[in-house]
Amino acid sequence: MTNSQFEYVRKFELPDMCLPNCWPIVRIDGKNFHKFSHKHEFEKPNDARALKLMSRAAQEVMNGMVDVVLAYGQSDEYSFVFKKSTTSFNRRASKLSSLVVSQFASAYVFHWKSFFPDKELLYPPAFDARTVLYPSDKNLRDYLSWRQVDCHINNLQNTTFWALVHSGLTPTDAQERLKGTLASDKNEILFAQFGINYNNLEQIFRKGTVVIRDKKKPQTFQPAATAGEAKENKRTERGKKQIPTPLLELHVDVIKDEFWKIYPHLLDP
Ligand code: DGT
Ligand code: MG
Ligand code: MG
Ligand code: MG
Ligand code: MG
Repeated sequence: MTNSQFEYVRKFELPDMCLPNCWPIVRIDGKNFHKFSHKHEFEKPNDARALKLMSRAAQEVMNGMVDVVLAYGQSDEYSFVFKKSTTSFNRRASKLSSLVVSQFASAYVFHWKSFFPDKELLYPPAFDARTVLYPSDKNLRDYLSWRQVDCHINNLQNTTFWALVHSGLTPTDAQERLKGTLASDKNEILFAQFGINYNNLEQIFRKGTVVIRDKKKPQTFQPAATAGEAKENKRTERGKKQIPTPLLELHVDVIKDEFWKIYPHLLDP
């Protein structure tokens, strides 16, 4: 069939292919979650249910997009690291970010009830997304370190702020008390005034969540009993069907070398 007179409009679409040899990272972030967390009465400073729902949605994204090698989340954000050599969706940045964010948002709503069984979802949340390219392994690691440091700084600030408020200070006074304080000062306030050792707080709050594929545990399962599935499985090797690598959810330091030494496959090109 010949092109229609309208076909030319396709030329208005600009190519947005991610540069080769770069790590594509898609970061999504909740739109106005200041309001969303308030309206849904999230616990302060951290609501474990909300964080776990975010991770559940992230895993839904990873199940659907096999080239995501790692995801890191904290607060209302999640970053998805694609394999450096991915050819998914011809590396089109807008395709990657729009597919990640739409899958994430629908999964967040879909799984809401499992994490907040007693709380009605009051309105449909939205998330923004962007694709950023990192040309070196160092840049990629520095990016993840940046997000994890952000998690730590915000958590220390928020934990101290809410401890002061819960002890009777007004939010304005608590803000004033924390003005110009260093991390060491906040640690001291928490310990001296509230007997809280910051380092003993839950890892999920201090480190965020990293989701990876557990390459150490490749899994297979026996063919299912139904006739159709048995026939299908006959075509796979030795009658066993490969299932996707299981996802591992961790709350660990991704800044130091140790993590990258345990899971070197994450940096495979
Ligand atoms: P944005 O991203 O520019 O549309 O605006 P926000 O309001 O989403 O700002 P952002 O992303 O910088 O900050 C995240 C907000 O979400 C922040 O106000 C705190 C809130 N939030 C995230 N996780 C929790 C939580 O576990 N508990 C509570 N109480 N609030 C949370
Ligand atoms: Mg946000
Ligand atoms: Mg913001
Ligand atoms: Mg945020
Ligand atoms: Mg289509």
